[in-house]
Amino acid sequence: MTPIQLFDPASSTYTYILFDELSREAVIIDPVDEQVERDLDALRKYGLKLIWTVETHAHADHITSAGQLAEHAGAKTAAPAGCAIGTASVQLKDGDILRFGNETLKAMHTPGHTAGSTCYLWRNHVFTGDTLLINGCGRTDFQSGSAEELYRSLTEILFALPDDTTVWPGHDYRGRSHSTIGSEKRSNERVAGKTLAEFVAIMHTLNLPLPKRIAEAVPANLSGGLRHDAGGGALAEARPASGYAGDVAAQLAYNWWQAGDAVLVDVRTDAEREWVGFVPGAVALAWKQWPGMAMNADFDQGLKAAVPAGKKVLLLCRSGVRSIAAAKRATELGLEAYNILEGFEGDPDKEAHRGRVGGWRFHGLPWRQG
Ligand SMILES: N[C@@H](CCC(=O)N[C@@H](CS)C(=O)NCC(=O)O)C(=O)O
Ligand SMILES: [Fe+2]
Repeated sequence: MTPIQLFDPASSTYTYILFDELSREAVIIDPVDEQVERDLDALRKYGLKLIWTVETHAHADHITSAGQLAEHAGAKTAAPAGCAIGTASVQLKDGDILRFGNETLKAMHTPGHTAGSTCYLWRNHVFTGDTLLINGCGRTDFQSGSAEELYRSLTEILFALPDDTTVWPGHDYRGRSHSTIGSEKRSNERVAGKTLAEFVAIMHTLNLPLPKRIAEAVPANLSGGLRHDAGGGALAEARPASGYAGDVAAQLAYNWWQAGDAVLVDVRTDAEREWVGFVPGAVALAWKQWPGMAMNADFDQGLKAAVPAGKKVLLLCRSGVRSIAAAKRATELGLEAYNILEGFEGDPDKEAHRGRVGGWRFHGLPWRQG
């Protein structure tokens, strides 16, 4: 079996899906936000359950879809411990193992392109991110990069793998898909046969332009790629909606909830709450409509049990999309149901908090508990 390799032409990024044939549990490495529908389609097509999203580093040229995949596919998120991706639920250190079905993925810390950059070994395949590219390597001139460290990571860690190990890079800018450790050891123009001093001299004279999206991508990737771009923050009253009682802004929802007029139901998944942050006091009832899932009887029963007669129900998700579906279902069940606009990201002061990990979350409540 070989990995599923997917390509994002805008950033020349490769994303990989690996899975266990029997259990269909899967891992995705370096998913790209613009490609989230493509990736969900691939999971559906192969009948896979996404267990992990994994990053090789905090990317400078594109935004990850890890946070979205936690939301839409129920995946847990993992990232290298040295990359400051504070929202990842698992912080991977050198030698750590992620399991999916009977398969394992092993983290190999390979600093150089960035200080936290990590490659992943699965069977005799290595996913090298931007540490080793085909006939190239990641640049070392930004994001805590170091040419000296990259030389050591390449020559002492990656080139110590068996020659027939397949190399799957994080990018290729010339249409090549994969290589082998043996071939890179023999003929990679930047590092093969070069001394440390020669390699450092090459890296220091590359003079590459900065990635076009670096200013936007790095901060977004430090919080799993979740961005704040829905609308409706300033509504003072509920706005009538079709199929449920209405849409409310976060502030009004919070007032109703605190006054005891409404029950607040958080429809995000457990993995996602862990990833993005909890809302203390909310009833947790996941709205699960993932690839291959039928209607969610647990949701119906939980909702009936949680909402006393005469009270409104407020549905909260991450961005205000699933909460609409959940509000419609709650209405079918006879409840007066409202969707919270912008969901967990409904920050009335969001311009001030944009890009700040652990900044404001649901009206001054602690953003992460437990
Ligand atoms: N031109 C690309 C950036 C390309 C780039 O700098 N890629 C990084 C990886 S994030 C790199 O290490 N490139 C190594 C190289 O091109 O040799 C963009 O604007 O996004
Ligand atoms: Fe990179």
